[in-house]
Amino acid sequence: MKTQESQRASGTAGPVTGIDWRFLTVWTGMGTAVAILVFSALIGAIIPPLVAFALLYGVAVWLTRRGGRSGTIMSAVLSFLFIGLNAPFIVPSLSVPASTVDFVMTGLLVVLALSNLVSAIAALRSSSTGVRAALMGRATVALLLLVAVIAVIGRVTYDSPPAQTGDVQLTAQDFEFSASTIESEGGEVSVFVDNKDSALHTFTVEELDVDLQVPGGSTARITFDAPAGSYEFICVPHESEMHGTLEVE
Ligand SMILES: [Cu+2]
Repeated sequence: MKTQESQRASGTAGPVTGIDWRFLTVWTGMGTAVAILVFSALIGAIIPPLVAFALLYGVAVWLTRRGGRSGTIMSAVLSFLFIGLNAPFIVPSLSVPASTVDFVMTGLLVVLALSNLVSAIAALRSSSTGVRAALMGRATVALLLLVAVIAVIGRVTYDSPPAQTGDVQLTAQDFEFSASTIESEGGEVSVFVDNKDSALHTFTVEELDVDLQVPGGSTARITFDAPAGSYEFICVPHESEMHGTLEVE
């Protein structure tokens, strides 16, 4: 059994490319771990479950390189959980390409984790030749480049609007809003948000169907109708730290 597996580890490489599923599992697993750590550094916040994933990916890579099935099984399970647990954050981040850090890092992580999942499952089944693994490797690189291209287009086409007279002004910095209570006259309310963080923030008032996306390092502005009353505003991805009250007179 052991010999068979060592043979499988080294003997299934394609004749031309030298890429097999195990090789892809190792590289995409390492890529995911590194991307998680870079992401944490860029947004300046340590999110313990994410760091735990990075460490576990490190273990999976080490086990995969040693041979045997435990590393590839662990990789498949990790990537499945990683994508599943992060699904609520993936869609909002990918919908705002102008928020460069969130978009690029989420895009890279999704591509790498999906590729890792496919490669690990294929390595476990080990029925395929190196040709398919090489194709998957190329597809992974192409998707990573696509993420970068969309991010550049999203960034250069986004115009940060200036604040206008009469705007209620808010700053988002270090995952906090600059005010916990903001006030406005009734009728038309205009809110201007300056996002000093590199992470995507939103100004959202669910009761009024207001959902303003403010890309990292950018500003955004929204005008909406609000009858007199008191409303809660939140940043959707960071609701527990970022929330406040909008008082409309
Ligand atoms: Cu936020």
